[in-house]
Amino acid sequence: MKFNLTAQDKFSKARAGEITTDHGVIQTPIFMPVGTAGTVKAVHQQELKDDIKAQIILGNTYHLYLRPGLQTLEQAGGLHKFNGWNGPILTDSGGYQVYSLSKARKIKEDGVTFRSHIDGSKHLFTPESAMDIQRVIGADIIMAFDECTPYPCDYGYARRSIEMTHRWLKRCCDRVDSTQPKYGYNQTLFPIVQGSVYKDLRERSAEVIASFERDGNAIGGLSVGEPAEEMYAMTEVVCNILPESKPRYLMGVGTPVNILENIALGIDMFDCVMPTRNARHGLLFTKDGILNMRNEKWKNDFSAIDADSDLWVDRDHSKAYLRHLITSGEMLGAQIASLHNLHFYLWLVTQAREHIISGDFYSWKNTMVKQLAQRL
Ligand code: PRF
Repeated sequence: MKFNLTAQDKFSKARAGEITTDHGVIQTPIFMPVGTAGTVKAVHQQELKDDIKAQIILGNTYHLYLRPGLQTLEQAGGLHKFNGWNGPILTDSGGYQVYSLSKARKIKEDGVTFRSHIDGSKHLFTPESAMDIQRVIGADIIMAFDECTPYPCDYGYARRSIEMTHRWLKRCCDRVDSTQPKYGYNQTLFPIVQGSVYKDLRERSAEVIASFERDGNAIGGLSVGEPAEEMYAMTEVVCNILPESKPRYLMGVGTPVNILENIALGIDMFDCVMPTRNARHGLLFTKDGILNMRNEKWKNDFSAIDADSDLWVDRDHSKAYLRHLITSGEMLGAQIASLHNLHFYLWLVTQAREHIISGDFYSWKNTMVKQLAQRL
């Protein structure tokens, strides 16, 4: 994997760059649609490519390991072959999903035991097995096995937790560096900074993570319920320490405003279920704010979802029709809304990139942040 910086903003820490993987190039800043179980919910791979212009998608170790399972993924020749998405893929390590989804989990030095949310079966993830599973899935970028602390989290727990996450990282690196990727292309490991909302712990974690000198670095443990100002403060502290020459990935963030503010602080990569999950609940992200499609006021509004959009569903369907689909629980409602929201998120980061390159990112960002905060 290679990362080249294309431009740096003069009035903020924002950067535009380019990541090259064996499955293609990613222009940063980028938003990565979440494809938990090998599918971005309600959106076809062809639509991701042609309509949304996604450059990389996510998969989850936790879900793919439980279903369809490693034997199927290995026999398919990896996730790219299995789901037909031939662009770059990043997989999360299972660390976070085990904490948020599974039952009866126990965190120990060796790893985490948990029960499947699907059938209650018992499993163990260790730093080594998380690397082995991600090798079988075959993502271009794989994530270290970490502990994402909840919010709030007391200082002592957060301090002990980062030390374990750092020991786990050493085990992840040893495993990755002593094995060969399975399918003839490269896989690269991103470590994850933790430390809850404590400045000194974030600094310590960022220093340890940077010292491993991997191809890129991630920030976890944010957007877990803390106020946005605390998240920005932590991003700022960490970005001051992580090397400029490598991509920085802020995991699980966030709203359009969160994304713009974190781009301004030096983040290059984002993922979040928000555009797809909110779409299924009838919430549309637009450049003028959030639109609730369940609202009565759209009942007879036959104007296009967005007449000026370069996405066909925005032009071809009315608000009244989309409201009807969503309130009736029709699958097509989720499809149209998901396409719309992902298209908007990709539009937003592409605009950010263009403004970074043209030199007026900071003033554009401040105008957008005001506009996006409206509720329609
Ligand atoms: N760790 C991992 N995945 C994550 C997170 C984390 O802390 C977060 C936190 N926002 C989202 N996804 N491994």
